[in-house]
Amino acid sequence: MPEIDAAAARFHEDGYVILRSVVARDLVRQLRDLIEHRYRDPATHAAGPGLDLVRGGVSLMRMFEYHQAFRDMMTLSPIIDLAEALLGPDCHVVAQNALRTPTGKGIVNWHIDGELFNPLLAHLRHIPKDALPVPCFSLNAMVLLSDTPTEEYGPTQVVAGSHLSGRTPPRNQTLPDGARATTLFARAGDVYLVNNQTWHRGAQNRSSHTRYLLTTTYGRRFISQRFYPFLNYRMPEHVLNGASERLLRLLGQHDKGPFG
Ligand SMILES: O=C(O)CCC(=O)C(=O)O
Repeated sequence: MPEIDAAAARFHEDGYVILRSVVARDLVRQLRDLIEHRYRDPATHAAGPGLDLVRGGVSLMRMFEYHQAFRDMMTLSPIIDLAEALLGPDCHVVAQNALRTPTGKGIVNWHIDGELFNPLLAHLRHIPKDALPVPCFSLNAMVLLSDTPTEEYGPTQVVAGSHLSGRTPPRNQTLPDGARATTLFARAGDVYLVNNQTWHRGAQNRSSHTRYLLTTTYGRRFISQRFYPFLNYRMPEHVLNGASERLLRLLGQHDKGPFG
């Protein structure tokens, strides 16, 4: 598909790509309401760290367990087509979290997600053409569920090209000399795919509106899924009900391969 190829090329070059108006307004509203409902349910907070339903007061975990509307976002086109083009046809879902960012909050420190994969890149003056594209191993598909038209609304920010730097950013709010933030001004229903090696953060939400973002993390098969409590995690039966073959694979039902 030429649009997928073009988006993949952009993703490889910049470390992220924006897809506009992917999710219909009604679905945006439904997902936002469900996130709010889960957040307001006292059981969510009473569950404690043993169930790991909420972290840091802003991150709601494993949303696919909560409602099939979240589960079904895993196979929404063109997100899934692009994820498979970048990570391979046997990629799977690593995690799915919703961020509910109220006024004054934000994941404001620059970071990459997880470990640095390619520290050797920091020692290259340029990457030989034959070595491009540098393979992506994991990415976040971030579905924006609130408008972020200005800095005040706490938009996501990225440093374009930083996925090829072979470095991690200083884990604070200040970028080193030469690194420039790109602010992803966007509308509810827009989606951005961000390489997990790309330096990124959420700017502080200084508006009076709570900001909602649904993140599905996809990985190559060798990247492990992160469904707490990891050992003996059992996918709830209702998540599997009516799931397509593609969805089952994304949830972890793989063909046999090396090692198992
Ligand atoms: O809130 C955002 O826009 C970015 C969130 C983020 O940095 C993360 O989930 O790793």
